Amino acid sequence: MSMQLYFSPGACSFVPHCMLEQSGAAYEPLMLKLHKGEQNSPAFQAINPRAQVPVLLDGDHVVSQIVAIILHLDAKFPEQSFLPTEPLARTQAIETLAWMNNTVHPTFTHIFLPHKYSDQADVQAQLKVFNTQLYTGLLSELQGLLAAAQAGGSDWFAGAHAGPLDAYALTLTRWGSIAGIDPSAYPALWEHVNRFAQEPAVARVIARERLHLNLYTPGQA
Ligand SMILES: N[C@@H](CCC(=O)N[C@@H](CS)C(=O)NCC(=O)O)C(=O)O
Repeated sequence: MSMQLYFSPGACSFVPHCMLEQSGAAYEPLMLKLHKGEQNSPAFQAINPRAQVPVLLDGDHVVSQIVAIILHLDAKFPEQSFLPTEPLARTQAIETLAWMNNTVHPTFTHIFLPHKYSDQADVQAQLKVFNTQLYTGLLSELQGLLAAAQAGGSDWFAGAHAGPLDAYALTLTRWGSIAGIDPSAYPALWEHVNRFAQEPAVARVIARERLHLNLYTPGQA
């Protein structure tokens, strides 16, 4: 069955984009420019009424929500060991994934798209400042989770295989640099992100999305 992925450069869709590229399966990447509002077109909203990427089309099936897409691709490509199979390790990986998706990700949305949370300019400005502070703490927590994984003998966030947690960590760290947070302030995390970026399949996705990993400029925060 054919697969297509709606993605936007640098968005959270980077995570399933990497998984598909790592899988070696045939798929069609379909780019949506969020900054041009293409997610709001009637054609895209007919596919995902929530007007968000990522969306995976797998044959006749439409899958949205990053966690669902990750679990779907993990089940579809068991040979990739995207997530651990040992029950406790798998649960812990999904725990970290859920936290990335339901806590770190929306904190950045408050910084990047504050108009989604308030229509008042002064409140939006406060949301940016407050959530940037929160985000610095969350990146420390992310680095702590990496340290715990490495202390347990893992090369990557969820064991011996580079996978979706590493791709999400790259995305969240890169977003921090957009928010004015210097990624080199998190040396172990930053080293990890750069190592993941050098995985051949990941490097191809970075090239396709034309991403710069670090958009931080000193004095910007
Ligand atoms: N809960 C959704 C969040 C997806 C999401 O936030 N997507 C963003 C890009 S990172 C998006 O499409 N934003 C477009 C918009 O909100 O207008 C998921 O896990 O897939």
